[in-house]
Amino acid sequence: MIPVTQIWPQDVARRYREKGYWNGETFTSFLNRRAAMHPDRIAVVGDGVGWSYAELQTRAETVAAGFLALGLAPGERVVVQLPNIAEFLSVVFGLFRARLIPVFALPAQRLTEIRHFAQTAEASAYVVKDRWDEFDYRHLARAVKAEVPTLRHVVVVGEAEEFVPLDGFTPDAGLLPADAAPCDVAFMQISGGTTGLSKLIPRTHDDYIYSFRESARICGLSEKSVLMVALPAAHNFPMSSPGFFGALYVGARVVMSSSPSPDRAFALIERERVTTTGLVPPLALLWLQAADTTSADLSSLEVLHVGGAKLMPEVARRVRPVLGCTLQQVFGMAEGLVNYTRLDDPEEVIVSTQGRPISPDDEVLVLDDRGVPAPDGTPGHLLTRGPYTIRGYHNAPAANQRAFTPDGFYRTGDIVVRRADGNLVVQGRAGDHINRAGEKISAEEIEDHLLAHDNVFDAAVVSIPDDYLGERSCAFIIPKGEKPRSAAIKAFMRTRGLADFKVPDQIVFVERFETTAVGKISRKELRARLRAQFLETQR
Ligand code: J2J
Repeated sequence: MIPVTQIWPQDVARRYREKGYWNGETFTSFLNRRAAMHPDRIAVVGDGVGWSYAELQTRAETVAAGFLALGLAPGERVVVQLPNIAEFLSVVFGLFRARLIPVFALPAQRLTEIRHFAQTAEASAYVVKDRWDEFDYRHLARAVKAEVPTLRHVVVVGEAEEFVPLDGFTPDAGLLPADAAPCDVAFMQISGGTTGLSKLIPRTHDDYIYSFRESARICGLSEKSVLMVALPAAHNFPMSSPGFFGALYVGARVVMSSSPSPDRAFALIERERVTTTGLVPPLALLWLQAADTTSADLSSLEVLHVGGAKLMPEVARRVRPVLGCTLQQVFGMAEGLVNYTRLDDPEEVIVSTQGRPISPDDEVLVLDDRGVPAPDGTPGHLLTRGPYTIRGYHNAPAANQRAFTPDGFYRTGDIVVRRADGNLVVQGRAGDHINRAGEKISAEEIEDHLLAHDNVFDAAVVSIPDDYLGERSCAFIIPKGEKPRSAAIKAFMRTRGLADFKVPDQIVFVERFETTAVGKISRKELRARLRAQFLETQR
């Protein structure tokens, strides 16, 4: 088993400690501190449950003991695929307590994706909910277990069938190991997969706690805050910007919403007096529309975070008048760097920029195509390094060569403008992925699946601007033999074990891909041309 590590150069790590960014806390130590300070305060509200901080701590310890009793040892990896339920928290804090390393998968992901994460992480266990959104995760777990030899246990929240039920775990303090070291990797996040398959992002206690502790401060969270998780909890954004971890860190209350739809979310805002929540731009649009006619009382809402994809200024401007709260734009990434507009920024900054970094030690470079710093006000490639930006993906030497410079900067793939006031404005990106309502889809990964179809000779996948989603995916396909129907291609993609959001939204059949006189162009250039030609025909 390859150990999971994340290493900053020694002198850099020392500086981050000296400056107090990395303060020696771990997930377990901060939860225990909170539970000791105010045991009876409610930590998390889910469907029909409300657990106090003391109860969350006790449940986490029981979960930890349960996994250790199954024979797992500190350092082993556990794929966690849970929806927005209270158990999300008891499971992850339990895994942290046992020094097991969660790998966070989204509820939408399917066999091909989960198998890839489990194999890359050499996972020993997999945690699922029995059923959710009309999908039976135990079927998926059977298929994953059959194909991943390292996977020894499946733990189920709910009806476990032949697997291990989470609620069968029993406390056993004698099994609990010493706490992790703050520099240990606490968990792995999954990258948006800009080129090909997703990579695993190892985050340490030190770096991640710093990012959400500062986020909580910048976002004005206090112990009186009530933060609702409306986006899938496994995403980095609802987890840490400022996220449920940020809320728990300050002793606030977390409300798990089973869906981000206005119906569900508005009812929860009213019932729980929610003060803060986060959305991707298409959902923000939907909420703004629904708020006009809702009878729900949204007056408790103080701050709305919007991020994951570009929020248009016209939409941004409507947040305060319609929802009666302050908009805070968030431009972040699971690899690290997070930018916020500040709550007291002028209106112009809040609506038209994506804010500035969390830390004075976030180093941000904006470089032109030659690698020369671009002057403020002109677009360039965003590179970054800092106290909570990773230095490398787990066990991915080739990807690391591409994604990081020799001196440790992460190439974000985003094209940004830095204004003279330091705020960043996202312009687009250099890489070939589709940002579909905040879900990142790799063109390469989808093309690869399309090519597996008998009647597909070649395929190129591009992003097309979309009024609602921001971007939708469009697959250009050169048929082989009999031309298939679009519906058949989509149905085929659904059999490939992928999250539904990866099925192309639109399919265009073409006879051939135009090539240059020389006859060869790169995939990247091909996608760019197809996209441009397509947009031309739409005008
Ligand atoms: C434009 N593009 C944005 C924004 C992210 C907080 C918020 C979001 C994420 C996230 C996150 C954007 N405007 N406001 O992890 O902690 C695009 C960029 C970026 C990529 C990262 C967080 N906010 N993006 O979305 O890892 O292209 O993280 O590089 O999923 O989303 O995607 P992801």
